[in-house]
Amino acid sequence: MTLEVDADPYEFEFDPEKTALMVVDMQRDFIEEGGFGEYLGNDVSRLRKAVEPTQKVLEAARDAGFKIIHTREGHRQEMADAPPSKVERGDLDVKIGDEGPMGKVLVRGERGHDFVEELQPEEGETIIDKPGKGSFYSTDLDLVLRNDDIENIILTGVTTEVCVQSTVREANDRGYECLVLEDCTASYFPEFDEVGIKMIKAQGAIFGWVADSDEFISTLSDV
Ligand code: TIU
Repeated sequence: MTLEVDADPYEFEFDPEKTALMVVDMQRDFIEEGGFGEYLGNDVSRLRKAVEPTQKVLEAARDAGFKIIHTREGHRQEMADAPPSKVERGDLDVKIGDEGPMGKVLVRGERGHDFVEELQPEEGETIIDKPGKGSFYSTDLDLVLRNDDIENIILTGVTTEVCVQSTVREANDRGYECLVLEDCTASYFPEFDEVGIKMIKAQGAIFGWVADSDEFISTLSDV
């Protein structure tokens, strides 16, 4: 079955059986106060706008039987996979690996590293723990997708210009067709959100397509 979403710069076609929904880094450390995003000096409330639409997409994708993948950015407890260049960057008061109100910042197993309450994975969904911005770098994401014959990825998550864009670029280089749902992404910088989305769909979908979540959900009524 081939479905078609009314997307930019033109229709995005996909077979639901060969399509995964990815939710990128919807973690407390980025979205809630007292986490990495705030230690970077950001107004974390700006990311909240993506939570509710992503919840709706997640529910619709679950009902339609999509493969669902959640990613989390973070490091091992002993920090062996955290490059010093990343840890030292920005000269923060509380750095990656230091203790904050939600446990060690951006460290696996800590409260801040986990998903926000509204977007917790369900049993059987795949969680990819990644040390970098892109979801393919130093993870088995490509293997997970290929084992399931996935060709298309629907992307949601934060932040638009950092982990979402990095993931779209990595996916595009590996031959996956990506559709980014723009109301399901967010940035600490509204102008980066806007331009980040424009960059993806420019030049005839140089990295991928863009649509809003209602357009995507409305196509699923045929599944
Ligand atoms: N997930 C993700 O985007 N990681 C970041 O560090 N983003 C920032 O915008 N800082």
